Amino acid sequence: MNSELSRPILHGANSSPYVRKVRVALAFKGIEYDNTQQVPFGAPAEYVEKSPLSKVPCWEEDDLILPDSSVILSYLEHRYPEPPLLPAEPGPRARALWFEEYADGYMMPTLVGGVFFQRVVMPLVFKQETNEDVVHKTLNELMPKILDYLTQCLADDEFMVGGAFSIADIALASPFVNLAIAGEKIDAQRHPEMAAYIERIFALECYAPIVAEELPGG
Ligand SMILES: N[C@@H](CCC(=O)N[C@@H](CS)C(=O)NCC(=O)O)C(=O)O
Repeated sequence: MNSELSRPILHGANSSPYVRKVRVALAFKGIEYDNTQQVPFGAPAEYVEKSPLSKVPCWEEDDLILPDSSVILSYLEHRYPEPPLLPAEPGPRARALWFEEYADGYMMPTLVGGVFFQRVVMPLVFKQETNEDVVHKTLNELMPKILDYLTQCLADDEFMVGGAFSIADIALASPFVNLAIAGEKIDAQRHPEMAAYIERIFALECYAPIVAEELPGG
């Protein structure tokens, strides 16, 4: 990195599953950066100028401003290609991007919104009661279907796509940190492969410190 340029900044609270995606990718690639604990709700005007949807994360590297975790990961992959976070072959590469989309567009709103947001954000940030019906439906109806699907996709493999750690694993594991913060984890009796898979991803060098610092007592 050019020493005359300032260190990149990752804006966004660490508890966001989308911010976590970027943090794990940065750790995996060994990229140094500064981190602001920007919260999206009620963000100041200068943040909304950078991130017009007032969401986190947002990446700032000199005059380059990139809101959106998937856009940031795509940039990082091109800008810092080694070690890679996407398979080289077109098919597996597209599959990895599908899992990123499935995690971002469905799992995070469903699992994080239905459990972490209800149990942690609602009472602590918004001073409102948890909707236990939403939590119950998420844990007992929606999450098992997600885990059934992912179990089938994983089959007997170590990683979700192409035999190596990728953006797919980063994104798929991220919401399970929020579930753990909210006191929930995968039922290892019912979904043993997925329970083992998430544990395996959390134990990786790029993921383990991030998980440890976020979990109670970590
Ligand atoms: N597609 C975006 C989603 C980011 C997102 O929804 N972040 C949440 C925090 S976990 C947020 O900022 N929410 C504020 C809001 O929706 O107003 C990304 O991948 O970065």
